[in-house]
Amino acid sequence: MLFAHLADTHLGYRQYNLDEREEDFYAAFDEAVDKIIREGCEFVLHSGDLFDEPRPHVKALVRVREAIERLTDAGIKFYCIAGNHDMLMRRGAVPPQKLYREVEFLTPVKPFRVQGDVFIAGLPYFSKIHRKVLLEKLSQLERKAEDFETRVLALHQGIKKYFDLEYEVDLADLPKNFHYYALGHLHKKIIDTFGEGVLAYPGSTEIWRSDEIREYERNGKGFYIVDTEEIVSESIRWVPLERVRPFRRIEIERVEDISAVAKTLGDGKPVLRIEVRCPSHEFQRIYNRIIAELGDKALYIDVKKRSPGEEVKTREVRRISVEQLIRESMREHSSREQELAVELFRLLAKGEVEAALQIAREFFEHSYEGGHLASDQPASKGQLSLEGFK
Ligand SMILES: [Mn+2]
Repeated sequence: MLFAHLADTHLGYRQYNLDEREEDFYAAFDEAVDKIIREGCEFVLHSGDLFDEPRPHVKALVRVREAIERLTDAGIKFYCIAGNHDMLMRRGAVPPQKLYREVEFLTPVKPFRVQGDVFIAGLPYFSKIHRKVLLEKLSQLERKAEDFETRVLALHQGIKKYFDLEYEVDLADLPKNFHYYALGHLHKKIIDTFGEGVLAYPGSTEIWRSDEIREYERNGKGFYIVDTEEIVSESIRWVPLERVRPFRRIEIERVEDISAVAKTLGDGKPVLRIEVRCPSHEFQRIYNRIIAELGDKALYIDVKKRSPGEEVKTREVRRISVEQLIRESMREHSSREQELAVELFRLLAKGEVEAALQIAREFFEHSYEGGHLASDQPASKGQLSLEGFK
């Protein structure tokens, strides 16, 4: 039996606030659906971040409905989990996947289905604070999976081995008896072996952030097709997507460089990220020529100025994230308290005040209830925030 594994489609995302970029994300998804139908897959497993936001706009909801209808007409089931972008971290929140009757939405309350002899399990994104709950759920799935011939597990998590800066779990936390670990969250193509099986991240289907450009130049964007009869790395098929908008990184030092670049641009209307390396007084002239010569040939041009003096300065700056700073300044505190602070920072930076309050409330309820420390509390307490997944 063939199935498709895709992830991080981020539908509804509107990069640079452009209609075209919103459409590009739908187009990549539609192309994937076309290919999934053509290849004769029996089901799709989407590993989270189907939508870019937990409250997607109606257009994104409709485009997904159309895709689901096409799959359903072809007799293809759609299984999915919620990624961190698909859900509000709030008591009683309902992820948008719940809107579609035909969608098999895997949740902590109903984390698996069986199709033929394939056990298809999945859990939504869990933040580091809820790691214990995730581990408990995973060990339940590990036991349940034993009864089935072929076992597939979908998760939307950063794993330390592949995601050094921001991860929630270690590889060793995963159950070892699955044949295919369908991961999402990391926007990068990765295929590895783990336990008895294969672990894979297909990455995002479009360029969601500019730091994905290098990875896109190397591997393109796409998804995997897996044959349940033979799950080994060599037989997992990578299906590239052709309709991905080209991105190009370009360096320009002189006005003459611009027409050389113009000649290399075809009809594809790429997004250009141009770094202009010139003395400050020449920048405006070069910038004007870039707009005049390349403006019609590109969808969007992002121009950055690098003057020789400034360059040295940026090289000296130590690159550190706010999250690292929070952790460093809280070295005296427990790792759980550090995680709370980081999580609060992330939510408040997005204006998610209610969700932040919720997390803070849960943290203190769990920490001090009955005079026990959090580690003495049963892990099931952490499920409070996952009530929406019924
Ligand atoms: Mn994502």
